Amino acid sequence: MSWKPTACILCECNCGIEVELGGEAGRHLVRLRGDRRHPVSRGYACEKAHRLDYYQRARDRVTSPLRRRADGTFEPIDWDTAISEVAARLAKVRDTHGGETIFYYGGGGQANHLPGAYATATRAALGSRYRSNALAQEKTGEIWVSHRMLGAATRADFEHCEVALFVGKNPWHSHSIPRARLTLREISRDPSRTLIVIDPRRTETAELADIHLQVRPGADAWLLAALLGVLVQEDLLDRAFLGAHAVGLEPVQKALAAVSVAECSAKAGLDEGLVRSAARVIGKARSLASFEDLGVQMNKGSTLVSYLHRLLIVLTGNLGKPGSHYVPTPLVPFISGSTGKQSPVAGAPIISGLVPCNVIAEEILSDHAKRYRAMLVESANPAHSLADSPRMREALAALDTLVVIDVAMTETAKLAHYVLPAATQFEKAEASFFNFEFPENCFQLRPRLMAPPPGPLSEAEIHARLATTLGAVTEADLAPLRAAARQGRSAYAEALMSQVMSDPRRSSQVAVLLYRTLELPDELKEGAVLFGLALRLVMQRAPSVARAGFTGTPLQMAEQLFQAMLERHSGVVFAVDAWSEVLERVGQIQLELPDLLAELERCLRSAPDAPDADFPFVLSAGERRSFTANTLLRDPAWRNKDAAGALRICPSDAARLGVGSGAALRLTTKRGTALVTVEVSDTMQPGHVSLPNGLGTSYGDERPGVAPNELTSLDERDPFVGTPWHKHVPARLERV
Ligand SMILES: Nc1nc2c(c(=O)[nH]1)N[C@H]1C(S)=C(S)[C@@H](COP(=O)(O)OP(=O)(O)OC[C@H]3O[C@@H](n4cnc5c(=O)[nH]c(N)nc54)[C@H](O)[C@@H]3O)O[C@H]1N2
Ligand SMILES: Nc1nc2c(c(=O)[nH]1)N[C@H]1C(S)=C(S)[C@@H](COP(=O)(O)OP(=O)(O)OC[C@H]3O[C@@H](n4cnc5c(=O)[nH]c(N)nc54)[C@H](O)[C@@H]3O)O[C@H]1N2
Ligand code: SF4
Ligand SMILES: [Mo]
Repeated sequence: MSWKPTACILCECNCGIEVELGGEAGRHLVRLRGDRRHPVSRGYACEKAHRLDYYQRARDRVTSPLRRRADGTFEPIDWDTAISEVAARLAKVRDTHGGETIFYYGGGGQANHLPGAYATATRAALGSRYRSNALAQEKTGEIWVSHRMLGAATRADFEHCEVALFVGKNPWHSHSIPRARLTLREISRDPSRTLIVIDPRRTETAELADIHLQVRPGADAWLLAALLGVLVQEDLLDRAFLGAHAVGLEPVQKALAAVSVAECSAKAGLDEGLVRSAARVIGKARSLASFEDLGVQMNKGSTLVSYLHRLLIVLTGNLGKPGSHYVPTPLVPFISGSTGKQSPVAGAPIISGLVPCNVIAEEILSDHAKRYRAMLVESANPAHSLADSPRMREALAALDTLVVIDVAMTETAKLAHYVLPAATQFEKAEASFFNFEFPENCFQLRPRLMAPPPGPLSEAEIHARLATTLGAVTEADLAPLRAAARQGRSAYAEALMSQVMSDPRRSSQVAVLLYRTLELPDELKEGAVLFGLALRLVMQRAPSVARAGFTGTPLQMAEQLFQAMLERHSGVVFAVDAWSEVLERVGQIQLELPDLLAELERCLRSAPDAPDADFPFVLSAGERRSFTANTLLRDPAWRNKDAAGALRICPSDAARLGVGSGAALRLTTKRGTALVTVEVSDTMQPGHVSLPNGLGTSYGDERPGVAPNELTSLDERDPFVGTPWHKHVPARLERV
């Protein structure tokens, strides 16, 4: 038995791992360990990776294409029938109502982003224009603000920072930075470095912190205003940096000079002295690395907080030097600053190409001529993961056609007209585009570990068949490429370029053309699209690719890089950057965003909500814990403790309700009600309760835990970009 390289698929870090196969027919991941050769994770893996076999051996696997009968049950059908019926139904929607009424959702989860690349072919064949995915319920506020200020999105260098700041983020469990626990411990242990955590809960990360700002839930805007107020009022700004790189300082300075630090600290529920000392640590640090996440991005004032957080970074000059923030070279630039477009029915802003998740139901449940009539969902579970599940189910049920491509019979798949079964991420070549490292950026094409069982296909194959059946790819397109492929990769590349340049239809089908004509070994077949992506990268960022050791003409560089991706199964460094380039990439920084400065003014005049007698608690619906991974793992047995995903509540609230750990309570929100199991935890503050994310999914007859979005509302959302406020759901608790 030998160890085979692959990656953990349970969070965006995608740590490199090695696995030993065994068990029945050698199809189980029986032993797993961190892969020391992976350039980023370097042997690191958390406890979750060791239980990945619960994904591979799941019993609710879909093993044949399914078609829904009139009575709601499903019948297995063969692939030819499935592809021709799905193509015909979607083509009919296109021809009757226009391709823009076919909505695409998903494209990949935490580690499988090749499906989205192949889906471009199907979408183009259908004329589908609108799409979305999970980023449009978490990151679009930050993306919008960051692009307006910097023209780019940034990440931070926690490994080398002096001060690390986490705002509404618990990286001990949620990771999102490489080797998170090692880095956190290192910062925590080093007396010359400071770890600051802003979180209402004393999280595992907060336990390690030098300064824990235990903010009142939902009060981060006041806290950030107070921190910025101190920086301006005590003149802790990096004026040299701002003079050289930023414009619009005056109005920002004026607004922040007027902030009452005492009042804002009080509104945030914090001691003014502690806030002042945190601000001074940040203002005087050699370098600051900072990360905002769902605790603020899914909370009241989310976009304003993103703006204030970005000001904190920029006003202190923490951009473009080691230990601070950078703009990475992405292999696939899937985050963009594009704005200005609106969704066809609700008129909601489309940011980075994504329709806000919270308006999707509204876009379907309307009599507008351009309402979405059909939906293709791939590797996502919106019936479970988007706000207000009952409303989302109603919307999905109102569609003319719903097609779901997934490995499992998910909550969304159960509502589909057709379910197309996908090979698992270990049964096909797969890759993640969450490549955010710097100065060296890394990409890993994971070869498949085994063939899929009879039935499921890779998404590449599914989209290739759909595009062909829809007439978007013909034998005449493929023949010249197949011939060129036999003469070697250079001849192939030239043939591809001339084919694609000569016809826009072909350029939109390039993923399928590559997949059908580039001859790759079975275990790497789905990697074909990377040839096109490597070429594009070289066109856009040749110097970065050259520094990673790929040289020659652009075509030669792309060929070498592609070959390296095929050969180096533990990951390839594909780009090497210099810190000095970051500020060139950013250009002139815009500090002044008038709409958000006006929002700041409104916020400063307002006060925390008065307690609501009907809903006296704030529920954070969807906390990351030790054994949660969105809905990637549906078998409840994978959680070796806390199977039902308890509601965390502080001792004084529990005592008042007369309950202890293990007791049941009824939890009610404006939207729904659920029975919860209590975990009394002194990490919570009074009035704040939390439920984990990813539970309440069905597995056979089991359905442990609470599905958080049975309790959330669509209209509790950010006024600028529409992101939901899942971490701040007014709630009531009663004894049963
Ligand atoms: N184990 C595990 N890891 C994961 C995932 C998973 O499902 N499980 N999912 C991955 C994904 S998709 C994402 S997006 C990330 C998310 O990663 P995180 O954002 O870190 O995850 P959460 O636990 O949802 O929220 C973070 C923190 O917000 C805090 N919070 C709640 N209310 C407030 C508030 O009012 N103010 C502030 N400042 N904080 C508040 C909570 O107490 C919590 O500690 O995690 C990724 N990693
Ligand atoms: N209330 C509340 N709601 C939340 C959150 C919260 O904190 N609170 N968090 C939100 C966040 S940040 C996120 S990112 C979303 C995540 O929610 P979604 O974007 O819906 O994604 P996942 O739950 O990760 O579901 C991934 C799907 O991919 C399927 N899958 C796995 N492997 C493959 C494969 O190889 N091919 C195909 N085709 N499918 C595959 C899985 O079976 C699963 O159905 O949830 C969001 N929802
Ligand atoms: S869950 Fe995330 S941090 Fe843990 S091993 Fe998997 S990819 Fe790495
Ligand atoms: Mo997420």
